[in-house]
Amino acid sequence: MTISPLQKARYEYSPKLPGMLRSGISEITVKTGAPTQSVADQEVIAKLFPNTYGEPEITFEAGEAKDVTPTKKTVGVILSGGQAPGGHNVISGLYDALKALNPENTLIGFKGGPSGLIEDDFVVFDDPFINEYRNTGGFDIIGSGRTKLETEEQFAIAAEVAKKHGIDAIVIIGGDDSNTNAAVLAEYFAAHNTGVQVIGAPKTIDGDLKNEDIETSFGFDTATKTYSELIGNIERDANSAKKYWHFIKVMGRSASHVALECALETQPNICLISEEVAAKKMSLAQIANYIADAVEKRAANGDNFGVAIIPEGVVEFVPEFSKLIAEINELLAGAKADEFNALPTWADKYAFIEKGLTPESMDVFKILPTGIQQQLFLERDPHGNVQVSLIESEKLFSALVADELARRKEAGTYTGKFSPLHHFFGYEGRCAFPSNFDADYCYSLGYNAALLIENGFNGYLSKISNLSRPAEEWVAGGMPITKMMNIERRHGEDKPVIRKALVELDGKPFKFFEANRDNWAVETAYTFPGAIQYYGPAEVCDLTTRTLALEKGE
Ligand code: FBP
Repeated sequence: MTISPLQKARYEYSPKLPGMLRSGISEITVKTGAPTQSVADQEVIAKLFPNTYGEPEITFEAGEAKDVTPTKKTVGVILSGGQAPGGHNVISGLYDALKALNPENTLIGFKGGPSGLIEDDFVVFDDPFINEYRNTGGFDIIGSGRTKLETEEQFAIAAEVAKKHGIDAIVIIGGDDSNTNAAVLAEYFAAHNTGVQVIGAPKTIDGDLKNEDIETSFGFDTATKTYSELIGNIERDANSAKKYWHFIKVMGRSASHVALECALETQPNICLISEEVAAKKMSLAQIANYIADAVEKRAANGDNFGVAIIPEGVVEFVPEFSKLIAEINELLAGAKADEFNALPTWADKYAFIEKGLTPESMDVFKILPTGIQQQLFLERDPHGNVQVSLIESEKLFSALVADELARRKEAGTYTGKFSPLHHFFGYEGRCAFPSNFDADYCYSLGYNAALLIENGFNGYLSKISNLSRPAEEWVAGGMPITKMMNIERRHGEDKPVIRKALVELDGKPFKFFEANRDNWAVETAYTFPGAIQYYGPAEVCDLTTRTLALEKGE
């Protein structure tokens, strides 16, 4: 395999551990905190998790060295969901700690996500294998997948596979859903006396697995730095050529943390925040007007260019649009989809749609560009629903803004030029070489997971906190996953789930953005973060996100 000079150099990088994990591994001891309660719905959740609920938070600290070698263990690891930079380091940290505890410990990786466990498809790691993936991006070490581990039948198979290999613990690296399922699996294993422990690690570039215990999910730092570099480059191009408005959609299926962080890093003219759109019940026309106002004001200064960041999930937060989507899902439910698909022309289909939608939804549908209208009827998910993430919202908003500007031109209030260009940044950031922050954080999460296993914990999330400070001051420990749960309605049923963290409109990152955005909209106040730096002074290389710094008041 040919490797790049950077990859070679990154193999040699030693990730920084929290100070308390730097002493010999046999000296690390557990400090037990108070018993925990779930964030809401305590009684119901306690009943659902009788064996794993209410356990205490724990932290690690340096203590007396123990001179007995811990008993030999076999641990399985799974990567679950979308790729996020740093996954390889969670695995290498886990591997190194297991080997440091007992060189005969074995780490096996289940391939292709949670389905690898059910299908008993795995690899056994050794030094040469792990060494090829240290400090690299991607999940290709074992692959990932979106199969959910949630049924009793799957759990029973998982228990059998674990028994077959003599597995003592399984580490699940995933987002809010995967860690919710990790907690349910942990409870199942405990209830059935399997002796198998389950430990989670908080992953997702979306940044929405975050709460009073988990300061950030891994991958958010690197992904947002990668997008911000590209957005900064585009801003500089825009300010050089002075002829295009760039509409840039960034990933983030539900929450707008990625968009907000990129805005804080690059100070674009516009950044939509889905949570604000929902709170203000904004219509498509209001959003288009808001952007058109900035275009018009900048044009009055002779600046016929700009940059607008659009979060991936925004359309779902526009009330009239989500109503339209719900009606379309209804319109095409069951056999009606075949009837619709058999219609020969778009005009026939349009007539079918017009007949089926309420007049209000039809009014919304009518203002959409034809391309977007057709996208709403193309791709369906396995449940038969419109896949909102496939809607090119960057094109939708630029088209609506163009229409609005045409109206203003006719009215004689706007005389500028508007040439939009479109971009979507998502996959570009999910497998980047992890920043030093993510490399260190992930390695620590994995190392810490091994210590949680060694100390017999089950249903815990590997927790590293105090992350806005240098790694030396980070705090390592674990939190019962049930502590982060509440009951939510999902697919018509009440379910215990980890609450997804949306952007808080009274939180410091949004408040900072809000206080500055009117100025950024009209002035050209761009900032250029540049590429992620892996070597050099700590104030350049170890910087975390603006979101985390603002949240921590730094
Ligand atoms: P996770 O929630 O699994 O971490 O994935 C997040 C994400 O990157 C979203 O930002 C994006 O909408 C989605 O994955 C894309 O998924 P896919 O890789 O299946 O296209």
